[in-house]
Amino acid sequence: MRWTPSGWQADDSGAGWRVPGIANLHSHAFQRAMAGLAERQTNPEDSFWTWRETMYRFAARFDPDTLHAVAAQLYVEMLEAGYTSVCEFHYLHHAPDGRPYADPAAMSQALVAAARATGIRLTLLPVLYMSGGFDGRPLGERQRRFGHDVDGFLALLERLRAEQGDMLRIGCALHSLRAVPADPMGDVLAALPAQSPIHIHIAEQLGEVQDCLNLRGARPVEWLFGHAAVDRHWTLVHATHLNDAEVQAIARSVATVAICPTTEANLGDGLFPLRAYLDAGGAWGIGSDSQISVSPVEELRWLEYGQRLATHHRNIAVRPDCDSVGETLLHGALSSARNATGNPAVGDDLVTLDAAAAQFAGMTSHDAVDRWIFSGNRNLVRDVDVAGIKVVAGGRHRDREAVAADYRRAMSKLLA
Ligand code: NGQ
Ligand code: ZN
Repeated sequence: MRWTPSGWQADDSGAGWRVPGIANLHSHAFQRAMAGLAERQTNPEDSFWTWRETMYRFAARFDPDTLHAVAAQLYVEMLEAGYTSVCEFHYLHHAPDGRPYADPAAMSQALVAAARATGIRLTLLPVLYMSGGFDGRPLGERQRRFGHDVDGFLALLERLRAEQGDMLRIGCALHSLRAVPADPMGDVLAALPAQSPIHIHIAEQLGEVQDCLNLRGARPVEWLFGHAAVDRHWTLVHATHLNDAEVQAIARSVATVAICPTTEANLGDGLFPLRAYLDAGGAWGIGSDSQISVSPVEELRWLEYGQRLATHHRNIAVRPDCDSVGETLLHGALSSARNATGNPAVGDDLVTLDAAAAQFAGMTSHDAVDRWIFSGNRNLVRDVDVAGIKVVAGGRHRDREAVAADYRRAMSKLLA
């Protein structure tokens, strides 16, 4: 791949048409097991909040073994789709009754082991989750397995940090302003190492913006900027509902917004103000979040299509120096990867596209990226090399069958 004045271009290196590996900035691995299982209407008023009840019921069934099997399947799918690193926003910490496992890091270790086995780079973001709403109410019965006090949470981070390397970074996540009261937020932020990535869900639903206004006297992003030194180490997940001052504040801070277009569509969140944010020079990347799609192509495509549907225009995500939508999108997703993952090595990975595919007939460097992102539904990823190791060849992960067999066993347990 190479950077030209007009953006990232795929480039025929002799070994094939290559683009850099994509960073997946937001994943809840366990939700892979419920993809497609929350699509029946339970109530004409179905919403994000009713989906969340289904998700909690599902979350209650996991143990470290089933989490490992589901995460491994998911990471194989991510690698085959061209994601070479993943930020895992992990809050399924304890046993279903809320008691820590004998090893309090058992669920974190299941994710670390799944990433190691499959060869994807992992930024593990253990999540601080303390309250059931902006009013500080205690965790509900189904949220108990997510909870920590500040000391227990910092001990978990410390213990996991001992294992860091090029393939594993440990960051920190605050579940949301709903789930983290102001004082513990300050205590945890003050205790983090200077370079730690910090991720937070924010302003995803209008109800959440309204509750924040009512109980904290400010909109969520506005409140966060008033109470934390948000900088390039921060990733704001979703940030769907922003006013212009908030768009400008995020862009100025150089924080990354993790946009998750397919999940945001699936959950009825709303549309991120992409054009205004690009005009402000804001940094952003993509996430597969609830795993109803595991494809950087689909995330990038729908990021653009959402804007087209809302504005009745075409070719919206472009820059003054790049008129290709695909190249602008690819460039955006790549530029934030180091800050958001906290891993300086993420830019080194390579995805080789299948130049023999019919969608690429007559391809040149001028149109390769747009063809990849905007033509057809076949996965055009052929080979994937992470940290110099070929983990996908001819479109197949080296352990695809064995991992899928484990996943089927885990699914029969989870669905029993
Ligand atoms: C999550 N997912 O933590 O999995 C959330 C839902 C919540 C998304 N926001 C739960 N997409 O926000 O309370
Ligand atoms: Zn999320």
